[in-house]
Amino acid sequence: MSKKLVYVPMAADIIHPGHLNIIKESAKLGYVMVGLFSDKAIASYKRVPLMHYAQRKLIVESLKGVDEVVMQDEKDYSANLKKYKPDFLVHGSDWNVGPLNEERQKAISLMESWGGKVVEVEYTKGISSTELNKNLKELGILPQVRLGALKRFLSLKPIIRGIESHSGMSALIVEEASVKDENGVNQTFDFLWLSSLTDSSSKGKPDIEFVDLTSRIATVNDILEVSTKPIIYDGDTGSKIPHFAMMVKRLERLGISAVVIEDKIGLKKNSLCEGKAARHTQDSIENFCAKIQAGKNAQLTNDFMIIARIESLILEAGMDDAINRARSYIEAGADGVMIHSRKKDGQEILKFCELYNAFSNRKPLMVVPTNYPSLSEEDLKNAGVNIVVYANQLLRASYTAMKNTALSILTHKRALEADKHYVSALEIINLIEGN
Ligand code: SPV
Ligand code: MG
Repeated sequence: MSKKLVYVPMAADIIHPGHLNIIKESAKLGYVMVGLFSDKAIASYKRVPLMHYAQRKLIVESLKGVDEVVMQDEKDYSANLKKYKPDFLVHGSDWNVGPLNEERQKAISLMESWGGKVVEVEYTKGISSTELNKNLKELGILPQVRLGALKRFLSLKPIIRGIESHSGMSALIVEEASVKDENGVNQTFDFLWLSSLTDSSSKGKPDIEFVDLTSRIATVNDILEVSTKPIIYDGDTGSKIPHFAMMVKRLERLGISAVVIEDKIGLKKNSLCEGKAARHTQDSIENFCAKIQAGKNAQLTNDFMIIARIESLILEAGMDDAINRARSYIEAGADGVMIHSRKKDGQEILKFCELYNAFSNRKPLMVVPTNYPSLSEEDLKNAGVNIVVYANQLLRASYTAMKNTALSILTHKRALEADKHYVSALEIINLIEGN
């Protein structure tokens, strides 16, 4: 090749004039090879891309000035730089702040080692893909796209995190919640958990399957209208087998990604109950497998997931029973397994993970660390957990805040003292679009 080789790494999920400017500048230097980040590479430092790799590739290949597109499968540029040894590496100047800074340092010294040059094209001001992404979100999300998002996230990340939502307001908070971690990587929640405990509790009802499907779906609808995140629905016991098949159809039609059903029968009680209230009856393996199969036969898409929740540790039926059930439920067609524990140290969960990881037909594993919050996401990921759910924290936090406020107003016979602990009425008004 007589022309100089110019390597241009990019995610190109939302193409904007900033990208075109970089390509234009690169083309002046030689043969433009775009190192297009794979979906996994993007998910590792910002968010799951809106478009799949193949779609992004198609677009970038058609851009004027691009000669070739190759895949960059990690956010670290080293592998491709070593492979192609380009004469130039061209990047937007904004990579020296944020999550790519470390990779930038590495890339610069690597390029130096064969006399290559790093060119930083000035970042196009006034354009940000984060801002464009926000506008896109406001267009809403189609049911099929939302439904498929959970499986997609699971295929791109070793562990995904979700949190409960029981109202439009709590879903809005989760939708907007985002922090930058110590590496500059944006941390957000991947999905919402439609908890039976928090949905029932926020209606002042016990968590015993009394709040019926119609009412639960009303909560789901409030959430769907203000959120773009995929949803995992807590289906309790799934009710009777024919009822479960109909529940699956209804959830799928709305764009819910997954349902979790637990292997209990009779009057369902919350798994964290203690003492007398903790007497629940576990379903037979045979009946529960038939329920899973009925659900799988009812679903219309390939993307909807049925996650089988095992209550053996809650009911003290033993680890062998838990593992035995996991095996049977997967054989019956479950797309994932949730293992639950009431113990405070998380040890039995870690033990379960160890045994479960040896399965050859292992499916995604979900846990709810309410009673063992000291285990971090890193600990859980290392143990092999794929889905972590913060199942009730937002409702518990709002209960404490509301109760303290009520007591403060009663104590002081005015709201002044309580006022400093919450947002102004104007902030709440401005938070909701349309006010
Ligand atoms: C829920 O959030 O409703 C759950 C999890 O089912 S737990 O409350 O821990 O049983
Ligand atoms: Mg529940």
